[in-house]
Amino acid sequence: MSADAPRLFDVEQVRQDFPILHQEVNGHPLVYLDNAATTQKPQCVIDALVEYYSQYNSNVHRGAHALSDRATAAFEGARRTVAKALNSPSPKQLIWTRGTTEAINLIAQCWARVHLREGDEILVSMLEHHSNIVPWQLAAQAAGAKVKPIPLNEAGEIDLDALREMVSEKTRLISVAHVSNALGSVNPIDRICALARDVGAISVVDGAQGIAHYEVDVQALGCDFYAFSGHKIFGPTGIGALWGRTELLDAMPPYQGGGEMIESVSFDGTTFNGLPYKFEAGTPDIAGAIGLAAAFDYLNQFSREAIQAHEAALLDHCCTRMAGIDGLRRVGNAQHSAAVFSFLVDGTHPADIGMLLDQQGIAIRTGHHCAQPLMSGWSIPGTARASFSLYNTLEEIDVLYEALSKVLTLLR
Ligand code: C6P
Repeated sequence: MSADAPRLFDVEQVRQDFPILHQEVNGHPLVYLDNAATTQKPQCVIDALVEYYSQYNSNVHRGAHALSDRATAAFEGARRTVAKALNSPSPKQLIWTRGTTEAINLIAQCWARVHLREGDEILVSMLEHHSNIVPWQLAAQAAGAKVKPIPLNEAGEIDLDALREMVSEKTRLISVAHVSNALGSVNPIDRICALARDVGAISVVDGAQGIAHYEVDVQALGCDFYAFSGHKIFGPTGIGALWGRTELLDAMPPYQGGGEMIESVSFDGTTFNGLPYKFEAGTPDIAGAIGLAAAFDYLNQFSREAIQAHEAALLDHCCTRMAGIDGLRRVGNAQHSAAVFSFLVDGTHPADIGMLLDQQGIAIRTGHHCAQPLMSGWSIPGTARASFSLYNTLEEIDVLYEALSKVLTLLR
């Protein structure tokens, strides 16, 4: 086997990499099916954080001593690792943020607030997370612009014909999720970005869920911005990134003022640093960036196709088993779906299902999943959602099925 041959994907071995999975919750072996909310961390990510804090904790870009040099090298190395994983032409196009939410707010503040004029339109789809709606509403309100929802079809897919009708010279920006957190639908990002380009609008991709399931190539997608959170892809919380096109980032004013983002400061006038530092005021989340790069390194051991095939098998098995439960309906049935299974059961409330499954050691999420417009558009209170990751097994889905069958006899 050559040195860089991918590690064989064996789910039982993968599970050994994640210490948290090996415990009992409420007297039952933990079955963690809340991966769309956050993913668990492999030992190598935990080790990277411990190593940083125990061996070279120091501030970056100060260059006055050995520890600072080591921290800076690891921090900028992390940027290169993540930028390369996204196929970014340059690491300078990768700006560290706290996560997807902050990345989208950065564009809303630094691009939308500057460029929007009265009557302009921002298009977002009906399935968006609040993080991809509210920042645009704030920017639009300030300018007298409008945020318009792109409709979905019954399966929970973006209606591309409707989008084609909506796009006009008024459209300044289109922002859509790569993958819906509430339904699992995978959106045709390249086609949506092309529609934006046709009318000279900017395209933004909320990659919070997409990054967890797919290899992201920002150049192939043709997007102007891609935002994601580290904790959805086995990295720490509190770190994420915004990738952007250089011309756009260069032309944008800074996000926040402070250290690091300046070239020189005087009371006569301050000049700003270049990319990416212009957008990174203050001491960054150094450990977070290093931990996130360790998470990408972890994933890079495997063939992404093998992981995708495993996740597809999990979703397939879940759909088959759940079809055997009377009165259960999957919410969202996109032809191209990530391993997310949102559902409702006649005569029960999702919150009760979640609570009773938790008593059996099974972690799912229930509620509106921060996608209230989708829920109210479909006249449902929310859903119960099982979301899968590379360390989940077919047996865990059988455990879910058995537990759910038991829970439903109690609830109905
Ligand atoms: N969705 C879920 O359980 P932050 O909080 O910034 O890391 O990510 C926000 C976010 C934005 N867009 C999408 C599509 C998301 O799924 C999320 C986070 C979690 O579905 C928590 S609400």
